[in-house]
Amino acid sequence: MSTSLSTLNAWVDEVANRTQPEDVVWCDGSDNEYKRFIQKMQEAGTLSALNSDTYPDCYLHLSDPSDVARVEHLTYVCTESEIEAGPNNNWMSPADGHAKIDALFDGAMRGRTMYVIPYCMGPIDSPYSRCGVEITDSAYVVANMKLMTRMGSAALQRIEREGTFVKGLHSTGDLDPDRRFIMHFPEELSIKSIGSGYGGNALLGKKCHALRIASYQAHTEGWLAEHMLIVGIESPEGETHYIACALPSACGKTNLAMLIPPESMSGWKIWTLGEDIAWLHLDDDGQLRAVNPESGYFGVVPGTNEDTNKNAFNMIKHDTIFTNVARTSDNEPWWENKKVGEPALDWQGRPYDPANGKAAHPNSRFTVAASNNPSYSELAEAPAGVPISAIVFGGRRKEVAPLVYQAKSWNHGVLVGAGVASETTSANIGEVGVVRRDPMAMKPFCGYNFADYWAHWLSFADRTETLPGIFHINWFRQDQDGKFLWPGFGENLRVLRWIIERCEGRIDAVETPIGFLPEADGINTDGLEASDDDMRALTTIDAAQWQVEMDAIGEYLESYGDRLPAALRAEQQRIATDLKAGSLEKAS
Ligand code: GTP
Ligand code: SPV
Ligand code: MN
Repeated sequence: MSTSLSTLNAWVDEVANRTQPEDVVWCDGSDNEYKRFIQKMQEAGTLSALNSDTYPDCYLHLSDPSDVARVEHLTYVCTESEIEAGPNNNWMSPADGHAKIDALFDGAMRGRTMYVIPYCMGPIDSPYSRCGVEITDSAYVVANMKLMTRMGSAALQRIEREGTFVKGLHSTGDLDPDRRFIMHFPEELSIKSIGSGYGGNALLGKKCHALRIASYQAHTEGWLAEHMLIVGIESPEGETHYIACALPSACGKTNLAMLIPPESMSGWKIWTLGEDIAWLHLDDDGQLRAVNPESGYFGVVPGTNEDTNKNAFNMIKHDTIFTNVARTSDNEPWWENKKVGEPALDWQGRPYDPANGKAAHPNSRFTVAASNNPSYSELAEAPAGVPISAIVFGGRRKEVAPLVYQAKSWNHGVLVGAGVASETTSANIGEVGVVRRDPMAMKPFCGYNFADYWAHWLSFADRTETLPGIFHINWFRQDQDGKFLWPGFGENLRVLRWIIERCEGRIDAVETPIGFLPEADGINTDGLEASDDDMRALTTIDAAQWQVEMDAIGEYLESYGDRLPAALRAEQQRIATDLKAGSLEKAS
């Protein structure tokens, strides 16, 4: 196979000339092709079959031990002007970026096969969807792209029709962290990634295209590419609201997107549209709509069990690729908090020894097609996407941030998003558990200057009268002994219900300077263990702590200098002043 599109042929030739592969294979995205790749990797020893009775068509890939997560310190946005990339990104000029990384690509595929993967992000017939072509020398990448994207012939046809596509070049290189870079050239719609075979570094349709390049395009074209899940919540009366929710990496998007209603809320149903990325557009009526550009999940494995998320637990029992989990003696996958089985071999293939640390890597992942999800919504295929009732931001905060609050206006909501802070997780190489600013959960993923991004968010208020409400959540408050105050998982539906009731104007709230908080009986706690004291801690704010927080947000925003939108500064100053004035609560 090749293509009628001369620009694509020319690029494939150019890459082959530079990287010198043994052969070039164009991928058609068929099920048979996937099976061939699985077979090939097993023969090469890069994939092994798991227990075929209990985990049919499930496989395990163990990565290089130095290649287990995203690498934000090696990720660059290469725009002509440095200020366009902003203080939120590492920057290199396009000329320097190409020179540096091209040198690493020289001859990088010698003795290897080069695969050409046409893919479509979003429903194949949606006007909102965007296509790309990834060139890679990794069979693991091809198999994962098959599960995660609409890949193959149909995508190629769309690319040939449209004539434009994002060029993504990837090689695992020699996996040396000193020769690893993830570079983005948004002005050229291209990506070059070398030296890692892992997830977001290597599956270029995901973070590199659908977030970094897409956010840059969305800025110029008037839409938003966000690190958000999309979930439909159907009430017992049969009414469904769709919510888009941004949480930083490994902070609960997948679990929230496929939540199982608690016993106390039987009759409610949850429909998953997306669990990592949302593309948001205003339609002709001024309604914000969301599509999920992906068609599969690359989700965190540890913590998944029958109690926390039975849907996820069952979803990954068949047709799943596991990366960096442990194995039991009967060759089932195993991870911390699975609650069944015992590890025999750890994620590096060594006999399990607690002295070596965890059995599964904390950032071990599953890859599955979205259609495996028992709560998968058919509307994930709808070309027009779904209407969004509420936008929710959140983070992982032991303290300060309450369980839930609502912004008072769109501009205030943008400040709430811009002020998100969260403890770092093992989704990135680096220290874990350190609170950092992660605006809109996009710190690692925004392809341009955050100041311009916030201005873009603010501009939506000028374009429509009917914007969704904006909220903030935190499932991770802890008591002094480190115990979570809130049960989380399925019980989070109680909070989503409050959010929906607020959107519908059906429930009162307590007005504070930081926004509207639930009244004492606002969140239904029937049957929960959470004590009255816990609930009070979760649903009230500490004025002194919030003064410090708001000052920290102000200081962070000011680090963006002159480009910081005045409206955002005004929101921050208004709240800081109100907090200092001391009038913490008034009923509303
Ligand atoms: P990325 O794929 O990295 O973008 O992450 P994600 O936001 O989809 O995170 P995910 O849902 O996979 O959750 C990551 C971790 O948070 C897992 O270990 C979960 O068990 C844990 N987690 C998710 N939801 C909750 C919750 O409501 N409460 C608590 N305590 N932990 C949760
Ligand atoms: C994240 O880190 O936010 C992920 C996993 O969703 S990865 O695809 O590796 O970026
Ligand atoms: Mn993510």
